[in-house]
Amino acid sequence: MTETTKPLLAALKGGHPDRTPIWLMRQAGRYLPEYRELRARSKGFLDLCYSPDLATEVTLQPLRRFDLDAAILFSDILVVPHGLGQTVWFAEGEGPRLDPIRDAAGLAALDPERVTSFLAPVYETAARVKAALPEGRALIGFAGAPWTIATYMVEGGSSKDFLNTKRWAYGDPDGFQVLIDLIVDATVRHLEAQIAAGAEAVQIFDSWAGALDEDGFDRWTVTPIRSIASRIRAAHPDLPIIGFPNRAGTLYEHFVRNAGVDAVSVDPTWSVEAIATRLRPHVAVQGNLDPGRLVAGGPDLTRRVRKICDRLAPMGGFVFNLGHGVLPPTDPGHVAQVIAAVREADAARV
Ligand code: 1CP
Repeated sequence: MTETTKPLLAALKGGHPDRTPIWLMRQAGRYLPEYRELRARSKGFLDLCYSPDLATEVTLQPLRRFDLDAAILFSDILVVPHGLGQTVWFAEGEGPRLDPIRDAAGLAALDPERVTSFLAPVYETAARVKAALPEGRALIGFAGAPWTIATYMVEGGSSKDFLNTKRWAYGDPDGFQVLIDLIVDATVRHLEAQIAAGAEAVQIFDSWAGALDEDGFDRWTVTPIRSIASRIRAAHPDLPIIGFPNRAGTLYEHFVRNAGVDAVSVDPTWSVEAIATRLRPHVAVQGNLDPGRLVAGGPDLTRRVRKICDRLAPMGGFVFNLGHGVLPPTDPGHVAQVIAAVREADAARV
């Protein structure tokens, strides 16, 4: 099988592969007992990300269990601020923490030049995963989008209202632009290094895009992602680029026309009909099962998967995925149920 016939890569370019490709955001992680076991033996989450032996194993775990079409590199979006020189740590049970950056003095300490040498173990993991991938499966690299990365860098961790970041972005846009430009630069280097190591597609996660208003979304989500996508495309014209402007509502339509991506990952709030008529005419689409349905299981889970596949798969340019990441309480048996339902939908069409 040649590179271009891998079902995931064909679908992301708008094609009709033999089978509907499926992968799941956060397909490696805490819902898998084999992940929890390995994680308990590691010194910490970042240590796991920077240990090629362990990170390769964790990346491949979901593919050993399930008939998935892609592996996503096991890492985190916050390795980019870490690589830039910001202090980042994961407090046990509390999520990510960073020493916040709120002004020009904080920016002066960050250096995009050190990102790829600092993150060399991540690229080593990508190379090892690529060498071990089963036939027909693709390796996805990823990064956080500049807006989402900036929220973590400025707030110092997760946030509900992003007030420090919005005060800066809306109150002093030219100052905030310096931070965004720095992240764009670091992100291009980080994605390029993943591609050089073997990544065959990349996804840019804008998890907090839905927090911005129309003008903010254009300047801080669409424009920086377009600039990353155009720089990646200049060097790798055929490599699919997926954008994920999570929970951006009607602004998704602006995104698919202007962000310069090949495909869009769609959150669970979108109806299948609106995906088919408003998004799919512009880009390939990926999504959009509610991760909560994967927790609940039952016959409604299968029904929902069929509804998504029956409307979107015949159009081509469709990748089955969740609308956001797998949740830790998910029963792995429900993942197997979803994959079987996607395969049954394919079989019902021939
Ligand atoms: O304790 C643990 O084991 C850590 C849990 C964990 C895991 C498994 C974190 C901490 N990150 C990850 C891996 C991860 N993160 C992947 C790997 C591959 C896969 O999908 O299988 C990916 C792609 C991410 C991306 C990521 N990290 C995003 C974007 C996607 C999304 O879910 O919106 C975000 C926002 C993060 C930050 C982050 N890292 C970890 C947590 C718990 C969070 C979210 C914190 C928050 O809600 O603000």
